Amino acid sequence: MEIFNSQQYPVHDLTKMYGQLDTLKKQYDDDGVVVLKDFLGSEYLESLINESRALANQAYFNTVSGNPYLCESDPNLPGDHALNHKESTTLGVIAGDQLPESSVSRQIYRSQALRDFVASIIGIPKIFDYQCKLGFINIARMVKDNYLRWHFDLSDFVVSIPIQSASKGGVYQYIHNLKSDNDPNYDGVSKVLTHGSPQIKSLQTPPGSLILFQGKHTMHRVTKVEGDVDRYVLLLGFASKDHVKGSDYLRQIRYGRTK
Ligand SMILES: O=C(O)CCC(=O)C(=O)O
Ligand SMILES: [Fe+2]
Repeated sequence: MEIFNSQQYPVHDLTKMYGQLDTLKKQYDDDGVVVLKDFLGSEYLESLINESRALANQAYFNTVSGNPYLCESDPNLPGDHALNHKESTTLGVIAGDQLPESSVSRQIYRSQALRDFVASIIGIPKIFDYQCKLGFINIARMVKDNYLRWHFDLSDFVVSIPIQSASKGGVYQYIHNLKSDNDPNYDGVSKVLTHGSPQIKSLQTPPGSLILFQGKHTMHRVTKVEGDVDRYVLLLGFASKDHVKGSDYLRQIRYGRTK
């Protein structure tokens, strides 16, 4: 049994994916997201579900309010300015150091074939470890009434594998290119937060998919989980450069501890 569904995705021999890689690359650039369905071998997905359920009670739950840029608000600006919009996120996180050495999540994280594959789609030469023993892998757990607010990611890209969907709600929604490196687009963002937008898309994220997401310029959220089935997602903390560490401040918020 292989970790990845190599029949559909021969990640160990990228030459076999030649045409497919170009398509995926273009999709990533155009849409800001790529979903590769049935990426994980079915037995590995099952192990991942069991791993998540076994550790469910150890997830650290926290509620954090703030704006979509994940930075301080500005009292000198009007109340409806994008920096002063406030929403609350509540969810649970199982940190990397809570996942056993032999866990499937760690096996996935360490796979060089996966890293080379991801790097070739997002167009970077190499993928590095995120140097944080809490953040290098996470399993995010969302239970009934949990919500992940509209935000832009601080990292260049996010790689995730949905493990279990909620029975209702818990949907990933996004608008691509709502900001850029040069333009925070405060007016555009404020409009979406106040009035919604027909440009908001909902993403289908079946368990076992590989999702590559450009969350830096793509505003996204996870709608409120309804019903009693928890939502689990594996987040792989890959970095595009060496020595990326994160801060104690962010660790305290996300894991309730700094080490
Ligand atoms: O749970 C998800 O699917 C997305 C998580 C996310 O956006 C984040 O952790 O920044
Ligand atoms: Fe995000």
